[in-house]
Amino acid sequence: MKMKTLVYCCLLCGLQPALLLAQNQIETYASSLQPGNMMALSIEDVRSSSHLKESAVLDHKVANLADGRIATAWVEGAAKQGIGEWIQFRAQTQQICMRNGFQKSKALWAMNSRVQSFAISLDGEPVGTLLLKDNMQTQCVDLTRFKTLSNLPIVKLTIKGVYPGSRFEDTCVAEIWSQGG
Ligand SMILES: [Ca+2]
Repeated sequence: MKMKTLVYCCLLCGLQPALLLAQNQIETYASSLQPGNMMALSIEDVRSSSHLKESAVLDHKVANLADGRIATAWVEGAAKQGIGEWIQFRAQTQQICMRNGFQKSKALWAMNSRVQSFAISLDGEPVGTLLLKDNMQTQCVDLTRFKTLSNLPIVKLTIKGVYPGSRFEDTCVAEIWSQGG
């Protein structure tokens, strides 16, 4: 298989290309840096492959991804750590930001699994892998790192790898939003 070295170096993080990826796939890190004077805009048409419902009150539904509250999270509802489970939404700008893990408290964040990497597709086209850091800070990525965009895309993020929780296998994402000015 022909390999192309379309691996992006994250300029903001000073990271070096680490892997050669097949099929023009791009691997990039989300950056913890937030640009100034940017507004948070809600993502739209949010859906998921599954979610965890512990009870009527503790329903970790996909709407929790876009409710503006860091304390609530989408939690995948599949067996084990939810590899292959996905979330999908329409971005409002070309930059998306997120908070990884269950962020109601530092203890709960550590107990539950966090996303280590997402396979990312834009408007149905697989374009690469988004690598996340294992922290409670805001992480952002410019979608044009993966593909030139002529419109605001439908973004699909499929769990590819996780940072295991110390007690629970459930993988969580607290919030995702678009950032723009
Ligand atoms: Ca939330």
